[in-house]
Amino acid sequence: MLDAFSRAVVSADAKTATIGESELAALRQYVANGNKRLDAVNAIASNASCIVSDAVSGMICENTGLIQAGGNCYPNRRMASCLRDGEIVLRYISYALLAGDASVLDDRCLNGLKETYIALGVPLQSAGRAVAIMKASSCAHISETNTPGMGGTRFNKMETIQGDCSAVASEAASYFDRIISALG
Ligand SMILES: CCC1=C(C)/C(=C/C2=NC(=C\c3[nH]c(/C=C4\NC(=O)[C@H](C)[C@H]4CC)c(C)c3CCC(=O)O)/C(CCC(=O)O)=C2C)NC1=O
Repeated sequence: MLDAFSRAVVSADAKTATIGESELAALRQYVANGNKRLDAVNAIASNASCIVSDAVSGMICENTGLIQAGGNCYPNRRMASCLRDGEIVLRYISYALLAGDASVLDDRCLNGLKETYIALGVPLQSAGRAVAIMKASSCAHISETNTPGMGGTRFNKMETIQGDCSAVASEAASYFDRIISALG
């Protein structure tokens, strides 16, 4: 498992080079934006159960066969596994976002996941849809663009200092996309 710093060391070592100007500039950026990153991780972590349950119910609303006999979220045991997987995926995304590197997500969560899902008959397209909904709501929480209309009674706005979170939000989006393509 790597983070932004160890990644810079490993890549420089692979080239038998010293840490270059551009790597240092990128790390300086990582440090300078550290608080934004922590706020973004907090936005995901403190809304995790809401983000997951919303995504799984949205996925089911669009495809109600999932909770009927023969569907992969039927019976309750499978529904519980599905919700648990949503929590797992979101947790690894929060780790990757904290580290500024996707390797923890790749090595500990995505490695072999598609094969496991195929073996168990978990529908990959539905799983990808749930991840896509988690992406939308997580990025809204990070950017504070979530609305009471979408949040309903559980509406929760993060109270962070206003600023430009577009870079950290798009980095988070890239980790969700990574999962969707790993299941594709
Ligand atoms: C550390 C990382 C890690 C991951 C990622 C992980 C995933 C994972 N999900 C599983 C099952 C499962 N995953 C789902 C998920 C779903 N079904 C659907 O229809 C939806 C599309 C989707 C939810 C969004 C279901 C229903 C099962 C149980 C399948 C079964 O037992 O028939 C299993 C099989 C073992 C078990 O049931 O616990 C694994 C290993 N386990 C891990 O330890």
